Amino acid sequence: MRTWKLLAAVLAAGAIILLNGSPATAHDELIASTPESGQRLADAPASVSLTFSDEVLTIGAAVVVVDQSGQDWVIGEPVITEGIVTAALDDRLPSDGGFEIRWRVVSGDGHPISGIIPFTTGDGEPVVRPSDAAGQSAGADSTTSPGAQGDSVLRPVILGVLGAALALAVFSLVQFLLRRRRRGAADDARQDSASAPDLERHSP
Ligand SMILES: [Cu+2]
Repeated sequence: MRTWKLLAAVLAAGAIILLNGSPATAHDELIASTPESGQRLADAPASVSLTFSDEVLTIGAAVVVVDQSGQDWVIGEPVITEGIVTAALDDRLPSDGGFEIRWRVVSGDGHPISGIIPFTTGDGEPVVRPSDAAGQSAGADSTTSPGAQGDSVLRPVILGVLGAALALAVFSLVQFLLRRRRRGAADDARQDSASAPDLERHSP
């Protein structure tokens, strides 16, 4: 009966791997954009593009380019070529305006990542959001960190919880198997003591 020991060892190894994490599962990051965050362009651009550190998934990508009124100037679906996501813009995009590129893509490791890149054209005023007007930092959506990845902060917490749950599962499994083993031994003993008088009774 060594199966449960092997199983427990495998689960414990899994828990250790989870707790330590693995650098191979890091998200992709936004490493460049056109226009850049805060850039003032002389003319209205025909498209915007985002460059990621690695290939992002072709599903789940969303890019909008909004003005102060919230109107989206992107036309069609974003085009993803390996790590570069490009969105075409309506040619009526104002040449004097403030805009925000709001993007979300699914990283190669399956995690969604998102950010906001503000830019202006001509003499346009930057987009002001209610949170900025109230003098509050936008937090994870901060315009100064387009690559902000809120869930990277939570990652160690999530892994810790998973590791604890796995450790508890291993402990419960071991307890269950030990109990079953003990009960099995007790059954054997009961069977022995039950059959002994039987033999005596039938013997002359
Ligand atoms: Cu990730």
